[in-house]
Amino acid sequence: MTAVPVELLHAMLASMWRIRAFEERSIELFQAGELPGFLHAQIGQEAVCVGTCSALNDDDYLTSTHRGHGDIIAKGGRLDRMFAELYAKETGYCRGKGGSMHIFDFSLGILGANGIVGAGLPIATGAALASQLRGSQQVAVSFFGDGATNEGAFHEALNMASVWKLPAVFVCQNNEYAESTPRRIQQNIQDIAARAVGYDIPGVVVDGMDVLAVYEVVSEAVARARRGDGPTLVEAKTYRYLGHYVGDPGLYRTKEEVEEAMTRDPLTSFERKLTTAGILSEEHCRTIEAGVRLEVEAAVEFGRTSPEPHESIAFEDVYA
Ligand SMILES: Cc1ncc(C[n+]2csc(CCOP(=O)(O)OP(=O)(O)O)c2C)c(N)n1
Ligand SMILES: [Mg+2]
Repeated sequence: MTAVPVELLHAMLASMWRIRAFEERSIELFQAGELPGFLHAQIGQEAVCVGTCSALNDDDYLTSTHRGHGDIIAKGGRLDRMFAELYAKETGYCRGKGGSMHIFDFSLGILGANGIVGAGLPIATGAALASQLRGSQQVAVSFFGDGATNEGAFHEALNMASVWKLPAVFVCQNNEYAESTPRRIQQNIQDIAARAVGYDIPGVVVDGMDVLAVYEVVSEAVARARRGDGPTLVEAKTYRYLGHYVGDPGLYRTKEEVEEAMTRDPLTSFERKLTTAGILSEEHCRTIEAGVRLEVEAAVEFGRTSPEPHESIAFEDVYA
């Protein structure tokens, strides 16, 4: 921890709280009937989003998933435009036409959340190829779930990135479930990182509840990618506290299992580390949390009060 600048540690904590607060607030609004569509919350997985994105430059690329709010926030996504998108308003990232699963911000290298499981991996591979051809030193990171690693797109992307030594980092958010299917009945392997062997690239397991551990592992993978030594598969072992989607009754797992995971909460444990090391006081942590909650509230208000998109834009941005 001593090697990480204090300002970055503060920023990491704030970013993790920003994600938690964004998700908590969006769930409340969804349940109150204010937000249309679907929500897949990332609560519990904040350390993977923030540890990874803290190792990236602003112009590095990122692809995300259906469970992507935290990924986008960690890469610098604007909360006001995100809430506006959830409200399906004109000021949203997709002018209200994409919703939760299609948020992107090219100015931040965010090439898109994606409702198609596994679809972000080949996009990141393509971005990494473009970076290699331009010699621009940009790295492309792809987030995806454990279930996505059973998709052909995962294997094709890793193979191509490996053969061409592309500057890509593949970060699996292994939360042990694909919808209601536990990993033990969808995969025979202990560690998803083992799949890297098939492509002769490094495969690293990391504690996805520990933001500093994720930061360290991804920083190394990013450095390797920038040196021209090719991709890495990172498996971050994490857990989603809530259902697959907001409203999921969650009958496929026990209350005890969820409670056990919550004892390893990534925010609580990071705060404990920071306060024990004398880097932040408990009071300072609460100030950070309170500040972030105000920021989220302002973003909600922006979304709520923004205008509806005009019907004339319905056929814009459509391929025919
Ligand atoms: C190609 C494709 N197949 C199936 C689905 C339906 N689906 C949506 S999320 C999901 C589970 C994905 O699990 P995982 O990759 O572990 O991500 P998590 O939801 O756990 O974050 C499935 C099967 C889909 N959206 N796209
Ligand atoms: Mg999963």
